[in-house]
Formats: sequence, C-alpha cells, structure tokens
Amino acid sequence: MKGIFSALLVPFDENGTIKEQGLREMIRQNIDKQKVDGLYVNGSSGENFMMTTEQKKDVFRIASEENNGQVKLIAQVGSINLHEAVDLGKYATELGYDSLSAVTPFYYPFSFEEIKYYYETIINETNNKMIIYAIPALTGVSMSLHQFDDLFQNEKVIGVKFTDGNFYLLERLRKKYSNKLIYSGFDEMLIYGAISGVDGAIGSTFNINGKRAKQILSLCQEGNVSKAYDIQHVTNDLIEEILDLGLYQTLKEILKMTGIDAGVCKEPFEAFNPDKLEKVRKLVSTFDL
Ligand code: HMN
Repeated sequence: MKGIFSALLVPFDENGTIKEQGLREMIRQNIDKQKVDGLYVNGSSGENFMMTTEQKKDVFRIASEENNGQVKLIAQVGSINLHEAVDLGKYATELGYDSLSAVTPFYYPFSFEEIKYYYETIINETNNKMIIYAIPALTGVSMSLHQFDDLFQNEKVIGVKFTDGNFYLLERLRKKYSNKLIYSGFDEMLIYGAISGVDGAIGSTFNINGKRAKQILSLCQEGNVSKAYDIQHVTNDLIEEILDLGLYQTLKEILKMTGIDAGVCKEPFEAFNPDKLEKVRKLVSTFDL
C-alpha cells in the first residue's frame, strides 16, 4: 500500500454522464504510462461529491475491472450521508478494494465524537480497513494530534491521507505511528512530506506527472534531497501553470492531447476556455507529458 497513488480523474460528457471508455483509458495510462503504485478512486479529483450513488458505484466497478489486480486500489466512500458511505463501502469491499478511505464529514460543524462515530460505523458495517482523509482546507475539519491518537486506536484505521500543510503535525504523527500509513496529499508539497518520511502520496496531478512524483519520493527515501528538489521545482513549474489555468479542466485537456478521451468536468465547474489551448499544448511539450 506504499508509493504513488493517482487520485483518479473521471471523464464526463457535457450532460455529466461518465465516459466509460475514456475512464478505462485513464486507468490504463495511469498504470501503463505513469507507472503508479495504486489508484485512489472517487476522491475530490474524481468529482465524487457531484456524482449520484450509481455513478460512484460505476466508477468503483470500472476501475476494479480495468485494473484487474495490477495495482492497489483505495475506495474513497466518504459522504455526509453516512448511509451512502456505508453502502459504497460495502460495494467497494465486495469488489475487493484493498482499503476504504473516507473524507471527514463536512458542511455541518460535526463534533469530534460525531466524526469518530462516522468512521466507526463505516468500519464496523463494512469490516474493511480505513484511511482517514484529512483535507482541512476544503472541509474545515482540522484534527489535533490527540484526535488522531483516538482514531488510530482502532486497528482497522490503517492510515491517513494528509492533505495539509501542517508539517509539525505530520512530523508528530510520523514519529508516533511508524505502523500507520501516511500519504502526502498536496502534490506541490510532496518533497516536504517525503522528507518527513511519508509512506506515499495521493494526488490529482499524478494522472499526468506520476513519473516525476515517483522520483521525488524515491530520491528522498535514498537521502538525495537536492536531486529531489530539482524535480520538485520542475513539477511545481508545471503545477503552478495548471492551477492558473484551472486544475481539473487543465488536467483533462492535457490528457486529451495525449490521446485519452478525458471528457469535461461536471457542472457547475466551468468549461475549459479554448483560447487557452495553446498554453496547454506548450505544457505538454515543455514537460514531456
Ligand atoms: C482526491 O481526493 O482526489 C485527492 O487525493 C486530493 C489531492 O490531495 C488533491 N487535492 C485536491 O484536488 C483538492 C491534490 O492532488 C491537488 O489537486 C494538487 O496538490 C494540486 O493542488
């Protein structure tokens, strides 16, 4: 369960329908071209929170079929509808997913006891493993070290996807929990996570730039931080441009230019402005994507 996991993008048509063939191509190129160690299915990058339950199940099924046991699969099932989270968790468990993951429940200011109940319910009802998905910038939920201690007491909680810039908390977690998996969540800060000894990383840009991410992680593990920095700098030149142009839309345009039927984003994400296509073309050639 260690290494680089792509947060799988999902191709949609203009009506918000999943483009199945495009999704299969996306999975193939992640495995065959980016050589990722695993896929994080139905995360933020998969526009998960905008899909129907049936669509989420379709994505879980298609990813499992197309992967056919090649790389590790993590199913993000989190939802503020706990019943949906359990239903998706059972479905992904039956499909053989290696672990579940669930975003902390968001929108309402849930107490920590409620958050803990949410995780325990998903774990008990599915009897699968759980990776906590902490992304305070989007959920507003910042958990303390003591709250992680509490969640980590459950042996089914095998780790955390740490999409946060709080490297003090990351260091404390790493020191205390050598037995838990910690995944870095911000691709542009991968090197800091890697220096802190994360086990892996989960990110959207790995769909197109997974090979560089693998290099950053392994160079840090070998102690060659200076070389890892060189690659992080190139990576961040790319990510900066992508963030300026619009994250998920630009990732999909890049993929289309490399022959993948990556579709468009779900509304209300805005459509990609074709005037910017020339910039995307330049990224593909400059960064050899
Ligand atoms: C997911 O849930 O799809 C990803 O794991 C989320 C991942 O942490 C990404 N975060 C978001 O998209 C909000 C990052 O890869 C992020 O896209 C990247 O670092 C660019 O900022």
